[in-house]
Amino acid sequence: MTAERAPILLAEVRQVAMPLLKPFVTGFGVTDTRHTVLVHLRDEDGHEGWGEAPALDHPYYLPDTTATAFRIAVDFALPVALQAGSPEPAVVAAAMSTIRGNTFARAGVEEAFWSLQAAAEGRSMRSLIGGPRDRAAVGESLSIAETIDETLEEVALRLGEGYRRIKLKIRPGWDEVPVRAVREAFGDDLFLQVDANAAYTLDHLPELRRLDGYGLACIEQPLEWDALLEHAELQRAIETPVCLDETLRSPADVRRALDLGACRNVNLKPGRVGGLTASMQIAELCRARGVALWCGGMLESGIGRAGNLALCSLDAFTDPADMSPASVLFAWDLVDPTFEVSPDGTIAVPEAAGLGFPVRHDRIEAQTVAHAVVLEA
Ligand code: OSB
Ligand code: MG
Repeated sequence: MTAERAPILLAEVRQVAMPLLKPFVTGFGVTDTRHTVLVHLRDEDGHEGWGEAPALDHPYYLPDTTATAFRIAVDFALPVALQAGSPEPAVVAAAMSTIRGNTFARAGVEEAFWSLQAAAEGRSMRSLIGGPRDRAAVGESLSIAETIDETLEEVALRLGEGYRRIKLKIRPGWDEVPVRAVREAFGDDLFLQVDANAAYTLDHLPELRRLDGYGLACIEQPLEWDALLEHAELQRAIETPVCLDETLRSPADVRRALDLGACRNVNLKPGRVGGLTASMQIAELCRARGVALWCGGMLESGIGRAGNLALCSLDAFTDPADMSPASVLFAWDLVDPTFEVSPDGTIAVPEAAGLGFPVRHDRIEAQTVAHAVVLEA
């Protein structure tokens, strides 16, 4: 569609603080408040665009942090996007590709342009992305618990709620024991996988090999965040499919990883790969090569999850997404009503125009800890 678009009159970036219901524990630490970055656009017709740059508030997952995502969005990504010459998301994404790395900031800006376009055209983001599915299958990503009993309780709870897959966070010393306990309690048919968040090295080969006997769908990011060749070496030495998360930050990264045999399973997070345009390219690559693909999560608010859900409408996704709803993670969401998981373990892809969920401006205002206006006309 090339209809004349109303000019953008407001472009701003906010850092907001969202308290988690309980701390999220992984191999790289504990998070009890989710600090995230929002990008907000408004055009002359009053249409709104919202995007989320869901970097973490520390540099232990990837180099990007909440603070750097905020800064890059304000100083570079949003100004470059506003001068791209067109508000079309693909044009905006191409303009921002001059920015090296800083994928979360670019993704947040790009999502705001996607949702603004959807609002301006009175269409859903799903219809812009063009996926055939109207529901996304979901699993749960469990944070590291204190005890095995707590882990088993949470797995039972989520399976009872319909979640179709369980992902356990592991680290050296907390790997085979919880995996064995979950297999013994829930059987071999449970769709089970693990995520190490880069907590191992090739010196841990014996520990990683021991997981081969448990029929895991994949082991996610066992080795260092940038260890492409090492993951290829590991994949040759173990049977469980290696899944990459941290290592894959662009479509080219995914192509290289598949060519090298560094993974057989791909975790696709729009924030981590620089946006929905790059995500669509990765989905197409994985579909063409028959690679297992699923949508990961960054504990986004409903604003970021809206883009992830629209992406999940593509039929390239073979496995359930990490998409725990706000009711599991937060005291409240930044969108209201937000989404929930149905008893069949799926989430409806929003059909409403624009972002797809009503945004709670009042909560965003109340929770804002940093704010910068990039354009006010
Ligand atoms: O490694 O997949 C990860 C959350 C924050 C940072 C990294 C990861 C995660 C998750 C959360 O596993 C999944 C979700 O968003 O529901
Ligand atoms: Mg991960």
